[in-house]
Amino acid sequence: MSKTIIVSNRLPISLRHRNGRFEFKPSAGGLATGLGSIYKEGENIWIGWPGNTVDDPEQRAEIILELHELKMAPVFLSKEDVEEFYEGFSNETLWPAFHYFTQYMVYNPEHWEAYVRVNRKFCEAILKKAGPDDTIWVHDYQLLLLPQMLREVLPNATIAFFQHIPFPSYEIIRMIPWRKELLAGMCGADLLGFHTYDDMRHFLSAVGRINGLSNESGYIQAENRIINVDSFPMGIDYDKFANQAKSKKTLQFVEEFGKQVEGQKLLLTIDRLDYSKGIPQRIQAFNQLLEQNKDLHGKVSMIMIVVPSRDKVQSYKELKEEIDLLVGRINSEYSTLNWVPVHYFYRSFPFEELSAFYNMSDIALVTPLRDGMNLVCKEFVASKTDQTGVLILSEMAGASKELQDAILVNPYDRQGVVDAIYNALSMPHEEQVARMKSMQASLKKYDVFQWVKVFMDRLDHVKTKQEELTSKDVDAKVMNEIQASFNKAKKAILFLDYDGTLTGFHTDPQKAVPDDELREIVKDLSKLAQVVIISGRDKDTLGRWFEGQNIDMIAEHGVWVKKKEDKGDWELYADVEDGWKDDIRKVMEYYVLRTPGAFIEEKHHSLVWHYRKVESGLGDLRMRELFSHLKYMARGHNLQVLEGNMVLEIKRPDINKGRAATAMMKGVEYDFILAIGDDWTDEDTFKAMPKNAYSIRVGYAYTQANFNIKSVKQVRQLLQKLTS
Ligand code: GDG
Repeated sequence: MSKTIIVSNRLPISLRHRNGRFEFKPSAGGLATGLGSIYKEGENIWIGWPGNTVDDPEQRAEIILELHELKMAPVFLSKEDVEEFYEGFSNETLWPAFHYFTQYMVYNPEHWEAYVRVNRKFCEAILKKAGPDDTIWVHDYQLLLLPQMLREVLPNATIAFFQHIPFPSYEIIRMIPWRKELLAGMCGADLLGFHTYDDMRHFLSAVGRINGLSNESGYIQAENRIINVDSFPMGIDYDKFANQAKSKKTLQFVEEFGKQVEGQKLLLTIDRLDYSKGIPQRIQAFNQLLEQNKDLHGKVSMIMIVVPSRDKVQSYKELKEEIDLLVGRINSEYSTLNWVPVHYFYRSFPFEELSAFYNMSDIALVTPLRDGMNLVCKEFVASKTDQTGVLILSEMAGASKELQDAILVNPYDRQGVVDAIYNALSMPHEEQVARMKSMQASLKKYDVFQWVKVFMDRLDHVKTKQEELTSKDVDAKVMNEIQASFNKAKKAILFLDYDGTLTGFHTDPQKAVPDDELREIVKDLSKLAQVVIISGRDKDTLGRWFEGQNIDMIAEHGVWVKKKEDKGDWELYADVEDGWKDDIRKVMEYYVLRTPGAFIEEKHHSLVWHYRKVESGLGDLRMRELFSHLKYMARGHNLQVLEGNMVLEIKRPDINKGRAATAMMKGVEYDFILAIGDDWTDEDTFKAMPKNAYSIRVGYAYTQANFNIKSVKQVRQLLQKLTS
């Protein structure tokens, strides 16, 4: 039976050293709750670091046993690993980069080496537990290399990845010296999830530009499989927060705490200590509110919980000092004997007390400068059981995409935040209820259990899609079958596309000349069968490249044909009416002038706009513009506009490779037919093939062909096999 393995840097427990013994404290975080529904079932397991260094082998053995009972397995990290991998590369390079704090980024090759080393450690720990068909769900930025490391050993495993923090724009990613390796590491997964659409779009753009992997609607075409990238906004355990807020224990705390701040409106802020959370900026906004509104003195207080985190990292130490200073300043300036503006706690609270803070506060001020999602704002909304209260939320938090009924603010706009607090303080009761109700309905529906379900369903869907493609793969068995059929045949014909099929792409199309190996393959094949090179290329290039070979050629998608018996003469297969070209060329030229690197290729029956050499992104944009421009003109001239591999082609619809291939076979009885091609122009060939033909598409795109083959290399292997 296959099982599911959850992997995250930290296990959902904390390991504490007390009185010479280790103790486990379960973590009550949202992720632990959401994934609890998975890892506690059957043979499933959670693998991660228990959060403390343990060097003694006996103690390690004891911990392994105890964690086994809890359905967890530890990855032990050395002190050096923690310093270089966790505090170093993860928290001093990736964390600031991914939150757009490039000024804090550390570029240390030793940290990078530790990152690779620890990802490998995780990989080895997983391999001890994982079977070839298991599902492995990797979490977050500390383990970006892990999916690919696992894929190399377990090619058929189901591997998913979820990123909890933002994924920044390509402009930031490209600053990281190891960006290519990081992205390739992530692409070992079958499904990659992010909190928001922007995160996924940034990832797709980076992987396209840096690793050359293009995508269509979130499906990346990797060498031998498709990878899906999608957005899955994470929810919370809604009922847990809603029920806790009504519980006796929490209500007791509400009463007790309430006495200390009687008669005051309460603003609540809760964060881990982190520069991404905008804590100093928030205190400054509160200070400005008090400066501008003397009438609020004594009537509003801020409860500020800062949970200690990463306090060994220098930038966090400095942040802590800055917060201490700002709180000290505001309190010393405004406090009276019976009013303290900021109640500041640098520690964490038990769940019941946290719930009391949510319940009793009038306003939650959640103003991170950047946040992947932010669960605090969702927990506040779920805890407002009487549906009063106002959420002020930063536009820079992933949650702002969902919680449109919050007061949304730009955390860098101090006066904007001040005004938002002022408006929240005076918001009419009915408006508070209306906003709260709508946010609660949405959070209840998309809770953390729903998040897990949607993610897992999507993973199933991707695997099914992949299987549909791989079941058509030309593997060793299919190769043997094709070879056997070819060997038996008395009259065989092979339609072979050129670019992307017999040879790879080149930035300069004229440089994709056939190499010696290819010439040899074609020569050997032509002794055994009728070989037809069927290409979109112009007849002169094709004729020159295959001069002297005993083969047939179809050029320009079927406009020209040259039969081997016709020694040197090209024959027009389709009469060409090209009165339309002047109008279209003018438009294309206009787009060439606006797009450095673009050029026009003229063929007898078509005009092609090439953008392979254009700055990536710009090429796509211009191609889309040109496409919509040409679409209307094409109708008037009865032409067809087609998108190809970095080209846009406009041509007569009745001229295509399929028609030419059919004409070529007319009147002859073939007992072996093979057609191989790599793009949409070859789909016409595949469609035109009789039922008994072998048709093969290079790459793993959806196709009319009956098989897919991985790459040019495999195509050549297959053809060599036919001649052996
Ligand atoms: C990362 C991403 C993304 C806080 N104080 C106490 C306490 N907490 C709990 C809250 C909440 C959690 O900590 C904080 O979660 P956030 O989502 O706000 O922030 P990160 O820790 O930075 O989390 C973030 C998240 O991953 C999930 O994908 O949303 O963007 O940065 O659950 O309740 N819990 C208790 N006492 C406290 O004093 N018990």
